[in-house]
Amino acid sequence: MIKILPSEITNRKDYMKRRNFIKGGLASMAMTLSSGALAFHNKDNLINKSTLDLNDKLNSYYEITNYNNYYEFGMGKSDPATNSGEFNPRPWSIKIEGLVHKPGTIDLEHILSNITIEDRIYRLRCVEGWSMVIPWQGFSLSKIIDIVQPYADANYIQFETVYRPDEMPGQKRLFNEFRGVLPWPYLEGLRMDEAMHPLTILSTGLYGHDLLNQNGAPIRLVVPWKYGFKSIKSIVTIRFVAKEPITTWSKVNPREYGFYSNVNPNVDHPRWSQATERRIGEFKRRETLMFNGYEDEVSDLYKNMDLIKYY
Ligand SMILES: Nc1nc2c(c(=O)[nH]1)N[C@H]1C(S)=C(S)[C@@H](COP(=O)(O)O)O[C@H]1N2
Ligand SMILES: [Mo]
Repeated sequence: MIKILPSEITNRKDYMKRRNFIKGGLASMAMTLSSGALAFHNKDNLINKSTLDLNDKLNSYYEITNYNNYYEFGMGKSDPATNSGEFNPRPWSIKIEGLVHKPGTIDLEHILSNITIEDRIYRLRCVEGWSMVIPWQGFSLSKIIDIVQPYADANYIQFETVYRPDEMPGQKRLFNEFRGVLPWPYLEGLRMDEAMHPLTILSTGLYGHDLLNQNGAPIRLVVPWKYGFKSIKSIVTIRFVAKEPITTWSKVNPREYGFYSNVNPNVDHPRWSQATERRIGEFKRRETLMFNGYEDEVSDLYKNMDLIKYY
């Protein structure tokens, strides 16, 4: 069992207090946010202050939990909410594998009682052309990486979703669109500097509630400047590797889905434009922002890269 260092240990009581406040204050939060004071419950969180815009109104809890992509529960937008009732996300643990000094298993309960949970309001832009604004709770992935101490040659991280065909009906089904079964388990990956970036979080909740199954309970990745499919749900393995790892969508269709998949209005998907998006709840399309609006924070990660080649 991996121990979390004393430096990671924080005051659970403070978090619970804050959590209750968030729970109690949902209505006022939505109101305050829509009137423009985006960072009010988040004064200690400069990231949100600087990266959200006055036009970014939170999507409702209903929208965020009923319009989903989670193919393990089916391909329709309402399938994850409808078909995920059999999935039991507790107890949960995450395997840490590969090029690290401290491989092993981390219990989710252990993480939750030892790491400070923060609020992060992020835009989520799906590669299909829709988007939302979601108030996540979670913590920087870098905290886990620091604890498990990767070797110097761990240049990438691969993430794996749980494989439970008995609880996830989509894992049994044939998908004609892909001429066969989508290769399970769902895999994703990040370069180490992307994984260490402070905007990259592991999320355990949203709107002050534990994640529902359809959103990737009990713990999922959120990488706000990349297309939504990079934000892999219900993670059971975090694997440190030397070379760019296999990811589900680039394996299924490498021409359409690259490893990087940074939100980029100037690089179209082969079958549709990425210049605009539809914010769920709105009718008129809006312009898609470079790196989903997080350009100031993340463009340095890609400064010497051809973003057309590395899409
Ligand atoms: N394991 C897994 N993770 C996944 C997906 C999936 O099908 N399986 N869909 C991805 C896609 S395409 C998007 S847009 C986001 C959607 O997250 P949300 O449903 O919480 O909004 O989850 C991503 N993570
Ligand atoms: Mo997506």
